[in-house]
Amino acid sequence: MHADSNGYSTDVPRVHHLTSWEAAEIICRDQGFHLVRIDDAAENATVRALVTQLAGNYEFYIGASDLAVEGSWRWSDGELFWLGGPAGAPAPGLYANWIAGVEPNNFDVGTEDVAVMTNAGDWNDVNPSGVRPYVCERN
Ligand SMILES: [Ca+2]
Ligand SMILES: [Ca+2]
Repeated sequence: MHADSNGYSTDVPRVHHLTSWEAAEIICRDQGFHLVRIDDAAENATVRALVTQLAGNYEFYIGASDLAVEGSWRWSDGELFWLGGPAGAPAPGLYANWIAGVEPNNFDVGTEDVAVMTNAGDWNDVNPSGVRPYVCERN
């Protein structure tokens, strides 16, 4: 897997390849990466621009999930960064960019347990079985 100077996967097949959230995370981990963790607004913009440049204006998986405990959003490295639904709050000092006041709404009969970055750059929780592009980040 190729990475740019910021450590993000830049292989065109990675950002074009469509798979489920968990399969994407396994693919990243097998190569010493993980699904991308977004730590601030600058990184959010950088990763959004990278995908738009390489693949187009698609939504894509990032490394956030509440698969373990509903409403406890963790990065794929295990760190808790958000508690609650749309009216929840970030963990102290940590970044989140959910669609304001709307997400994460755990819609779709409560199956929305992983996050995508939308084509506008904000985040939505979605069903993890959907096939989408993804970005890995080097460990
Ligand atoms: Ca959920
Ligand atoms: Ca949602």
